[in-house]
Amino acid sequence: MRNGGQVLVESLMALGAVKAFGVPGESYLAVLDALHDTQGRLDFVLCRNEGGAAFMAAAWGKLTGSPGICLVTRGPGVTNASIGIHTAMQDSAPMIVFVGQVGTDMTGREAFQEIDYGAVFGTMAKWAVQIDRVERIPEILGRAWVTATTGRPGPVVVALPEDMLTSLTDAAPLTAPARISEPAPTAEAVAEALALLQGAARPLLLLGGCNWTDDGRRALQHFAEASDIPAIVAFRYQDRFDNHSACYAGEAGVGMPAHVKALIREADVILAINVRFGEMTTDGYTLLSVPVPVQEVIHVHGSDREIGKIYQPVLGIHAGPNTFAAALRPARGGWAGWRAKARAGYLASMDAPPQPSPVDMVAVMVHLRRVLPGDAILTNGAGNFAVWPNKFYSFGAKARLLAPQSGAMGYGVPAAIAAKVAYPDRTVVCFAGDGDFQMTCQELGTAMQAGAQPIILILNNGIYGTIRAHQERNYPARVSGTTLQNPDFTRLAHAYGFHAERVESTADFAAAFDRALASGTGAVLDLNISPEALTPRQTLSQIRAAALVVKESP
Ligand SMILES: Cc1ncc(C[n+]2csc(CCOP(=O)(O)OP(=O)(O)O)c2C)c(N)n1
Ligand SMILES: [Mg+2]
Repeated sequence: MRNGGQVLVESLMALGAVKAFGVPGESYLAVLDALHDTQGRLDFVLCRNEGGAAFMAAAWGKLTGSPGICLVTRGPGVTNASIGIHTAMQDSAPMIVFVGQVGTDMTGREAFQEIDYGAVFGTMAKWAVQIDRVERIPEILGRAWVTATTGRPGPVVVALPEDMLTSLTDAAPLTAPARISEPAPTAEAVAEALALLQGAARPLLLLGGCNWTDDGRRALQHFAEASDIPAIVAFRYQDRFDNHSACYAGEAGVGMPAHVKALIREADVILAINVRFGEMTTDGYTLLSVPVPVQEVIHVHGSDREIGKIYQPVLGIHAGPNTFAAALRPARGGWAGWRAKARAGYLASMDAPPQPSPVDMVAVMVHLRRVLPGDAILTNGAGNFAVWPNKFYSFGAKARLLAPQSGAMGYGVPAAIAAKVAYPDRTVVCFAGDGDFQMTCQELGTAMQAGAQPIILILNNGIYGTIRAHQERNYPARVSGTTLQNPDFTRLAHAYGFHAERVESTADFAAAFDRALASGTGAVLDLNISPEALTPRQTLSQIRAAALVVKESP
């Protein structure tokens, strides 16, 4: 006989879970106790806030394709974790959040820390469920794993009533994950897609989402290169297509470059693979008209619920990205000129004028593009600073980007820690704003304890720059609620055992970054960024001046 905690933990290990991120609670002591028996084979990465834990699990899912496991307590624990659940949903990243629940003898009374999980997370997560009977753990856990990983991957919330976890059962734990083959396109659907492309004057590939394999990405790149079709990626999925390829043309994301907007507008056939059509990818649903775009859209997705959700495609294909990519055969339509123009637009977008800032991020990115290894993992949260890793880095075939489609501040630090937990030997660089960093900087303690210390660059401009930019555009010269008074970040980082330096000027960056790479403790570099350098091509003063002119003109 086993108790619920034991059945759960043994099943998780059989499914392939090796790490869990969480904060303990008295509501799930039986799970903690079962973890004790695994002797680290299912390693509990102890976090400082459930928001950080959930971000780590979400990032783990995005990075590895295996569900990130998050363990949190009821009420206050899971409400803290909700930011990571929302982020995993918007990112289409596989994740399972296990959360304690009051005993089944008192549900519905608003007992201590009670939450109705179905009501609260029913729309935020892909699925929310409560396991009321111990013998049903294998069944419901198996379904949670399949739900999190297939179709459009996403987060599942599983509530564990306290008495259920301590009940005994002779139910057998799961012994292996279900093997599920990716939905494949029919030969007719592939032929029709190729015929549509063949007839195009200006075809375009748009890619995104999780669930890609290396083989699938290689097959797609081969198809694009052999066909001379330019490829762009959805918001914050820059690492899904080798940026060094002559077909890569940029990101359809926030602050979309003019050449990417033009590509989407001018394309006559768009082959969208594994893409959720979000607001950022469509520039607020303006580049493609709802519900029937002028461009002919071929939408390939592993979930039939994504096809036709917003845009009526000229052809929808319910297939996974890898089986679809493997089925493609080069098309030839004389698109070399169109492809070259797209690539030239991308390459030109990587240049920006020198920044009016003691540390110039244009120079920093030139340096990082030169020195970072090909398999580096970059992470970021939300803020204007994110433009640097998102628009000024070249993600080769092996590089990864962990950045939230939800635009959640605070994601970058925990995501970098999760990346270090997953790949201790890879170089992981987190880009954080000064506001962004302070959302989750307590997780430096998690990093220290887990021995998972990344390099963190704080782009410290003393403001909530993004909001200040919006403020200046809409209410010029009326600063309100956007100026930060910051602590000494180097002393904070030292307290957590990190190597830390303030970088006062551009000339100091290269040597400081060398020391950061060499330090075995992880490093925090506090970069002196001027608030004037608010965007790569427009200063704070220019934004204000332009808005004042508009305001004063009759
Ligand atoms: C959790 C969360 N809270 C608030 C926001 C709104 N928001 C977006 S960017 C931003 C400011 C970011 O400031 P900072 O990290 O210093 O970066 P900067 O824009 O100055 O480069 C805020 C408050 C958000 N996206 N996420
Ligand atoms: Mg800032």
